[in-house]
Amino acid sequence: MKAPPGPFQPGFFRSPIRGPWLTGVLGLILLVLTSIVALTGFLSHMAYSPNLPGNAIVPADKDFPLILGWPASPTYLYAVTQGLHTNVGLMVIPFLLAKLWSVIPRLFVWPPATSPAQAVERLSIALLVSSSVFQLATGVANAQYWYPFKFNFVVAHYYGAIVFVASLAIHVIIKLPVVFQARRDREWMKPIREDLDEPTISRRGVIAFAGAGALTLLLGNAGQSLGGPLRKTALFAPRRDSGFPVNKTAKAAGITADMTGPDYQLVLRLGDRVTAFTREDLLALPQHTARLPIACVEGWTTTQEWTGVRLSELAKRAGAPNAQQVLVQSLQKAGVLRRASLGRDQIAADDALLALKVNGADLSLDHGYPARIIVPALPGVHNTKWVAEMTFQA
Ligand SMILES: Nc1nc2c(c(=O)[nH]1)N[C@H]1C(S)=C(S)[C@@H](COP(=O)(O)O)O[C@H]1N2
Ligand SMILES: [Mo]
Repeated sequence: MKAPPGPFQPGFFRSPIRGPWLTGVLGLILLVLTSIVALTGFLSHMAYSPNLPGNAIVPADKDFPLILGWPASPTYLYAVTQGLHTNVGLMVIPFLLAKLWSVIPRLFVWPPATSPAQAVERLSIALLVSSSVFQLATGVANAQYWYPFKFNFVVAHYYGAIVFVASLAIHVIIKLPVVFQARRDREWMKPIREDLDEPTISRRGVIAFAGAGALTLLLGNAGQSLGGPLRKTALFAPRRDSGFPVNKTAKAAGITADMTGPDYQLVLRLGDRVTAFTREDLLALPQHTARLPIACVEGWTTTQEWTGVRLSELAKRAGAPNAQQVLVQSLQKAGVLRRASLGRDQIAADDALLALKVNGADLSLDHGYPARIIVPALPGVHNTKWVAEMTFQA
């Protein structure tokens, strides 16, 4: 069978710097970066506590065997893991592009496969490349609040991660001998110093170029993860202009003035037992103040000073001093974020609050007035706003 014309012809790709050395170095860099991204991604999945009622976004997750509890300390736990996930994820992009460039001739080998083993290997690489591109594209789109796709982001990103990790594992196992061969070569750093005939860029140049790209993306985003005045430096972050971002406004959530007016009551439930509090009643309970971050899954963090009633105090008032879990429901009627469950550690934490105030003033309607959840180390998504009902399990 004759090779088709164009890129299938030998000599079509001419850069002399392509080869196992450049591909191998880029591969090692990517292995380190993507390991951090994958690990923190699965930690984020755990932080959602999908085993608790109302929390699972990925279907049938109750049965997932690896779900451990998520702790309520240290305070910045989720801000750190998710900050790493989003920022290191961005840094992967230029290195992945450089690596794909370095192996593009392989895409056009002719014949496409000479043995069943090679066909399987090429299939695993097709899965690896497509899942990497899919994860990065959907991750960036989500962090930009841009939803051109019709599927649910969390579900797609989760299954994409499983395909990615599985195909990466196969790829690493197949390529390990190549890496060790290069290492065994005493002069494995030599190619970086070598001069080649007429290259337009050196191997060192390619790596530096990708590194500069990664650094640019990092500097354009990291400020929103660190929060405070640094948020302004995050040029690529959609929420950079707000000192205290709002993801979903009261208007978008369908919260109206009459729902939060004088008729508002917080209802606590424990089995058949019902206890109700007006906002005045809540303000009359012991108040606690704590500086806590909201760490959003999209990678931004904001730290504020919250004041309100401890969740442990509410558990006691509901009749469940040792509550194992609580289902928190919002005044919001529609959408997955209208409710979320918290576990025992979240209820018991000293700083875990049903906040009534922030920075000394009443909550604004957009930040969850009359009352919202704020719990240390928890993903922002579970800090339910406009809380209407809390159903405890003793
Ligand atoms: N009822 C309700 N609570 C909610 C949300 C929501 O859409 N509805 N968004 C959550 C998400 S994703 C985040 S990051 C935080 C943001 O809180 P903020 O808007 O006060 O900054 O609220 C959480 N609480
Ligand atoms: Mo969020």
